[in-house]
Amino acid sequence: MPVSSFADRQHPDTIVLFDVDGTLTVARSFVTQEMKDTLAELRKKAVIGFVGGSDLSKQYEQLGDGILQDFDYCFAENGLTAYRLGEKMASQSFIEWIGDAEYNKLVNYILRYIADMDIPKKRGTFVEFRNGMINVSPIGRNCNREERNEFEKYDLARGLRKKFVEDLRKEFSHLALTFSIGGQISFDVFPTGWDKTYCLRHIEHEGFKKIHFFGDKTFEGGNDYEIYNDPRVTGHSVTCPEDTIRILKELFP
Ligand code: M1P
Repeated sequence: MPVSSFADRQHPDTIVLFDVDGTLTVARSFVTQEMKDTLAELRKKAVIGFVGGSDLSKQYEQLGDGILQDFDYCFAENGLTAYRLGEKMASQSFIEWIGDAEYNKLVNYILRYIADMDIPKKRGTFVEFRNGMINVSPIGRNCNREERNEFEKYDLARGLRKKFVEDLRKEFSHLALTFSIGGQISFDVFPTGWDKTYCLRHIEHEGFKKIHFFGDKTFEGGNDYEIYNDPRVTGHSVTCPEDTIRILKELFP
C-alpha cells in the first residue's frame, strides 16, 4: 500500500491536514518558530499536509521556502494544485472546466460590477486567475496591509462581498459555481465540489485509516465548512494557531 512511504512514522495510517490562514498562521502572516517545531515533531508521529484556499506562491510566503520538504502533502487552491513528497500530482483546471466563452462573460460581469462599486479605495488586480479558481477582490489584491485591514472592516459593516456574491449567484445560476468568502478582501469562485474536500481525492487511495483536519472557518459559508463536516474526516475547529498547537498536544502527546 502507498502508506508504506510513511513507514517511519509512529502512525503511518494517520494523516493530519491543516488549513493555513488562522490555523497554522495568523491571516496572511508568516508561520511562527513554535508552529514549525510543533509540525516537525508531529511529522515523526503522523503524515502531515496543508490545504489552503490560496495559490502556492502565498503559501511559500506564509509557511516558508521549504514547504515541499516540510509537509508530506501540499494542497494549494483546495488541492487543485497538489504535491506529494515534493512531487507534483495531476489535477484539473478551472479554465478547462468553464471554457473561455463562459469565463469571459463571468470576468466581464465582475469587472463591470467592481467599476460601479462606490468604495473609498481601489488598487489593482481585481481578478486573480489561478489554476483551480479565480479570486475576486473589490479593493484589488495589490492593496497594502493597512488598506487590507481597512477594507475588511468597511466590508464587514456593509456586506459588500456578501451582496456581490448573491448577485453573481443569480446572474450565473446556469453554471455550477461556488462563491466562497475565505479571507479579508476577496472571495473565491470555483466549480461546486472543488472546495477543500477536493484534496481528499488525492489521498483516497493511500489507505489512511484516520484523516484529521484543523481549520478556523468551519461555520456554514466558511471555506473549511465542507471538509470539516466530511464523514471521512475528523474535524477540529480552532480559533487561532495557538489553539491548533494546544489541540495537537492533546491528540499527539
Ligand atoms: O486562505 C483564505 C483566503 O486567503 C486569501 O484571501 P484574502 O486575500 O481575501 O485575505 C485568498 O488567497 C483567498 O483565495 C483564500 O481563500
